[in-house]
Amino acid sequence: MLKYEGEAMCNIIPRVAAIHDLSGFGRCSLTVIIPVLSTMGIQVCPLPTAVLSTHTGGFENFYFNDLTDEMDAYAKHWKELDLQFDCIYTGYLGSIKQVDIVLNIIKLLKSVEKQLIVVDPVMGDDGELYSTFTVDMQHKMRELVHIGNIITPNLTEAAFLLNKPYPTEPLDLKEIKYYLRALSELGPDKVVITSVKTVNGQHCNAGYTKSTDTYFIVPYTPVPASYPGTGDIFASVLTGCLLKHDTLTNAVISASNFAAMASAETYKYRTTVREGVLLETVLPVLTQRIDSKNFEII
Ligand code: PXL
Repeated sequence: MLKYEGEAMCNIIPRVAAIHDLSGFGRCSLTVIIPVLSTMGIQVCPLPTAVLSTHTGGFENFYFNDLTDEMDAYAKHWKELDLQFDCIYTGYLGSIKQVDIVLNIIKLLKSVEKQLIVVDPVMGDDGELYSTFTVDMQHKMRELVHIGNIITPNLTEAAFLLNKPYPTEPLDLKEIKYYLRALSELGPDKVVITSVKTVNGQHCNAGYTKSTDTYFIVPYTPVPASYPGTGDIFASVLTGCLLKHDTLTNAVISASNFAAMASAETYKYRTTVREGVLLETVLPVLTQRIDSKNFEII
């Protein structure tokens, strides 16, 4: 095998192995993850878990090609090439069997020191599982969460992971802290829960670092439409910021601001919700820093 000098040392451009599905229409998963991270100056190497004609939210009769049996060979070639990944970032999986496959791939591709493992435990939203998953996924996903350095569930996925009913009522700070801490006890040092409603009427994303025992919330202004793919956009901006050595708080602020701005821009045009956000109109913002001091330690 021909090896290039310096190949295994470090990547000039941070490199991410992105283990998600490719949905052709609807702006979610790899079709938003790649442009977001590329615009932030990060190389994305996709490892597709499934190929779909559209995402599963609001479309019927979509084409779904499950790539469970292809993923090992795909990753094996990357290993043979001795590719070094600064980050492994996982999201929507095509089958429950893929949890074990992804766990093995993460072991196989474990290399650079301080490799960041981001687990977005994509399973559902608004208290419901996505149509391709069963309750078994809720339990199995905990094994992947266990090995993440950082996890980014929405509140629905947080409840699923903790085997709790989805909280339909707003949460107080004590409850938010309980969720964050309980999720960190499953393994990860850093936990970010998105789409949380608080008792004082705020919408926020909440974060926790176990090693420093610090909690915070980042409020955002929602729009009256829930666009698919915003969770992927949020987690991708967060990952990009962390790879650029931002603090968790700054990374959550940037990701919250960008996702909220993308939704607000899109809502102006009243486009069909299932088409996702008009990412193309807001993407250039990611070439600049987008943080502000908008957070509260809780
Ligand atoms: O954005 C999450 C997601 C990813 N992939 C597929 C989906 C969804 C949400 O509906 O259907 C295929």
